[in-house]
Amino acid sequence: KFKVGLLYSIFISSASMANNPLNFGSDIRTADPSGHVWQDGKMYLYTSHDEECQADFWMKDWHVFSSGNLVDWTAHGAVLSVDDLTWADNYAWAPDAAYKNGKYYFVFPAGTGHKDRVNPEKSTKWMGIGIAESDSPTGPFKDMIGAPLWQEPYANDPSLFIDDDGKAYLYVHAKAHDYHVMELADDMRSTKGELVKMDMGGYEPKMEGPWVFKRGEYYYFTMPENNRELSYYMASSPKGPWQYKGVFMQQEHNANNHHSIVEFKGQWILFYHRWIETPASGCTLRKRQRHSAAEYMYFNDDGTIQEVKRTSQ
Ligand code: FUB
Repeated sequence: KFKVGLLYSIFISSASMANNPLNFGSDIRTADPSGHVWQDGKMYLYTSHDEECQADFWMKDWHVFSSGNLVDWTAHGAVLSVDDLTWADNYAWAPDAAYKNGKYYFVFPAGTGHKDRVNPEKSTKWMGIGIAESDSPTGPFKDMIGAPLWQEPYANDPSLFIDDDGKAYLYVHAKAHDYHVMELADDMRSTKGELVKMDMGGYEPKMEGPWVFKRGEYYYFTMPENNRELSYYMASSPKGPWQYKGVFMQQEHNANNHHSIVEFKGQWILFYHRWIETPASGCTLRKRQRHSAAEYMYFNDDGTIQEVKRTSQ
């Protein structure tokens, strides 16, 4: 048994380091990778999509990629686009996915309007959180409600966590940029109770992309905090109260990072995105785009996370 485990980890170690940022065999640029291992044991990565020269994070669709070894990836194309929505036409930002009751669920932020950076009072930008459903992990996903599941002047970066007892928790970065949680009803189309601002143990983290996972007896709430270092909190319940534990990945390129954490064949993996120069294009708006990357993650005996360094190959 030990040998098999060791072989697996050697296989994964040499394999997933082969291309970082990840080579999806497709030339689209991806950001905000959300990794999940479903019933078939494969890794599925749900991402947003940076188009060449896109203006101010105007993003239009979400993609999914799958792999059995983290080296060879299959690009399954777009799983959903803002063109499929009745209530949004822009801001196809960081998505997440879940499996429950035999169905796959895709949660996403989307919106409309424009942000006026010079005169904020003239901004018309608005974002909400939607939820879509499919019988397949690779979609296509269909908007189940035809309206946002949650609507705020600003609601972004959903993380959908299904606990061992089947309860679904949706974490969002909303309302004055604080982190909130709500429980979803069993039909995954409505909420149970209110959106609750979480007790972060005296800290007031305000940034973006939360990611929640469970390892052993502990729940982990992770996010790009303050200057977008990846930081984490631990708790013994999915709603907290959370206890701050520190930074596990430093900032890079003075720009946003968005991550997910998932166990694959006994090895914990951190997915995140890096910024790269857009090659030889005449972009006047944005010359950089993002691309998904991955690193191994290790834990100490007390459950705390060891620092993760970026690798490039
Ligand atoms: O990709 C658009 C936005 O940038 C995401 O929603 C944030 O988390 C940041 O990565």
